Amino acid sequence: MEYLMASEENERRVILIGKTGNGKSSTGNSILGEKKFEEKQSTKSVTSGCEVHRSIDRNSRPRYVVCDTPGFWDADVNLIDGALEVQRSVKVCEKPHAFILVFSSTSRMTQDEKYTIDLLRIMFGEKVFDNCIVVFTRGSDFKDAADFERFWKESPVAEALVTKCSNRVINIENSKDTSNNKEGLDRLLTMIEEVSNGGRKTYNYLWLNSHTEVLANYRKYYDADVPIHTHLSAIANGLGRTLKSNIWKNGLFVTAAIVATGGVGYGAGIAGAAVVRSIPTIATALGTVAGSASIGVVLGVGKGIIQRMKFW
Ligand SMILES: Nc1nc2c(ncn2[C@@H]2O[C@H](COP(=O)(O)OP(=O)(O)OP(=O)(O)O)[C@@H](O)[C@H]2O)c(=O)[nH]1
Ligand SMILES: [Mg+2]
Repeated sequence: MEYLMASEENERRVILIGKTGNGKSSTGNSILGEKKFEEKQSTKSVTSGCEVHRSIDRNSRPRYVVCDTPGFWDADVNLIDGALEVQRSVKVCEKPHAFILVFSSTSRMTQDEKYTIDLLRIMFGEKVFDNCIVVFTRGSDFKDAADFERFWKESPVAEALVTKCSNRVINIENSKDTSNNKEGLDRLLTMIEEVSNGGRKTYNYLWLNSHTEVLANYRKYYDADVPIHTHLSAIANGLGRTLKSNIWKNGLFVTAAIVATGGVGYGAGIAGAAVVRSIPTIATALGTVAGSASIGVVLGVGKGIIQRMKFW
């Protein structure tokens, strides 16, 4: 028993999250020190469900339990089903010490990736950011820390995410052919210690089941032709109605950005009236979000319909 408790104290549970092909499974293998997860170059998601592996005991290091998740933002996967599966990670790997948000240094962030903050919040609640680390794979080409910082600060999406994660960001190199791969891994393991306060601070969120329920209930409204932003707004609104205001108090991050930049041209647009009318929750969500942010007019682009809509 004593042994079990001691080994549990020395365990670090880590969840990998990110777009297909960004290097989640490879990062998981680097942490484990052996190739347990399948990794390969593919435009389709290689990892299709949550998968957990443990590292072998090494005296000098904690034991790692790593949960790999299927890729996000994959056009072939229903966003809601994908989110529910990624959310399941905290059920198969309870009380994680770190969520590692995996990006690649060599591929540009997609339009959809700007919703990462909102989707994380929708899946796991605001608390998730206390245990998040942003990791860029294929990170061997940066000259030094300043070069890497210049790189991620070039992307407003990355910068916002890093800020949200209290500036926890690193680059690693998973390729064994590269000489400096150990350095990046050491930085990552050190950061896992820091974010979890030496294993004492884990993600433990009491309202997770409400998030699952809201997501699952929303499934029937999902339509791949409707912009992601519309869906996220509707789900956020559903959470607002389900959870107390001190638990779910934020509007969507990207919505705030739309307001700040004057509304139009931020990428996604908002669903046209016909689509909105067919999904009552979406209509309410837009009403709430737009109303509270005092947007005058929102330009709607959905299913080929372009029109101006007034929400209050
Ligand atoms: N050179 C280099 N290649 C990498 C690195 N990380 C991942 N790769 C390669 O990128 C490809 C995709 O990596 P995976 O780890 O399978 O990506 P994933 O995020 O798990 O992808 P899905 O399971 O499809 O969501 C593989 O061919 C990896 O070998 C890295 O740091 N450097
Ligand atoms: Mg994978």
